[in-house]
Amino acid sequence: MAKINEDLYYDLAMELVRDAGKVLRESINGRKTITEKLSNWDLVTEYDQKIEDTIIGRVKKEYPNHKFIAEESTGKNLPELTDDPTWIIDPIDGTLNYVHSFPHTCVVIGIAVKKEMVIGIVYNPILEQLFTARKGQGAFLNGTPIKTSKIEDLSKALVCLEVGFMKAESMRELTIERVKAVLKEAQGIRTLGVAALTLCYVALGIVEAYHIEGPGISTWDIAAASLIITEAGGVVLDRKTGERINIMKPRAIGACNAKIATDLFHIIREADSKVIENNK
Ligand code: LIP
Repeated sequence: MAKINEDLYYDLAMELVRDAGKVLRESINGRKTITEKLSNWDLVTEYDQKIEDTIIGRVKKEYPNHKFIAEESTGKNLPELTDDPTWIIDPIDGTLNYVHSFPHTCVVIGIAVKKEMVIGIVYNPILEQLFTARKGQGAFLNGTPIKTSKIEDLSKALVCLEVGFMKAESMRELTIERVKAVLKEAQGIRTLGVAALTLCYVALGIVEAYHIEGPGISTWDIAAASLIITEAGGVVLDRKTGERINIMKPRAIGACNAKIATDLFHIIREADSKVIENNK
């Protein structure tokens, strides 16, 4: 059967993600030049830049008209998402983990066509976990189909969120209140410092939900893995509206099902109202 465009994009993305994974794997335990972005908890290394430049360079050579939304080159203001094929790239997600050789770190490539995610790839080359999804074709870990957890009761759920955002003054109170509220209702919480991979853990069924929103979090952290979750049978909501996620508004609740997503949505909303009320 002749390959359609998206097959070709997928093949190229897989090749690029594997090459990038090799760079990440070979550099994780070595010397790196570390630069602070927002603060000392938001870092970039020369390898983030090198991987991103290589991916973009190779795609541009093959598809000069394709667009990019990528962590190290997009800047603070997200471009408009158009109908053109758009490569959404995080060259190293979990850079702080990578700097510490903490093995939860990954390369992320997502592709949107006509404003819809059609391809999502998240690769952790340290633990050899390659998460893949194509729209309508299911989600996979190293080629084996994956499904989200069937748990519907939040008291039996393991929920991830990012306590690291307490480092940002603007997020401190909100994060503390959210952590308190979620911990009260869930069976346990975990915090891994790597958005795309944690969303994939929801897809894999080893975590029931993940809330992600904070300084520096953007489209490249959530777009590819959102497709992986939905293809694995889960849901991804906009944390603010409770509607299906808009990848250009990166504030997400990824969950194994609608019940857990909605419960978490209400808990976080209530925690936020408490903080707003206290600050009046
Ligand atoms: C990271 C996110 C993580 C968050 C970090 C950081 P980066 O992305 O994946 O969830 O806690 O502060 O934003 O910057 O390593 O690509």
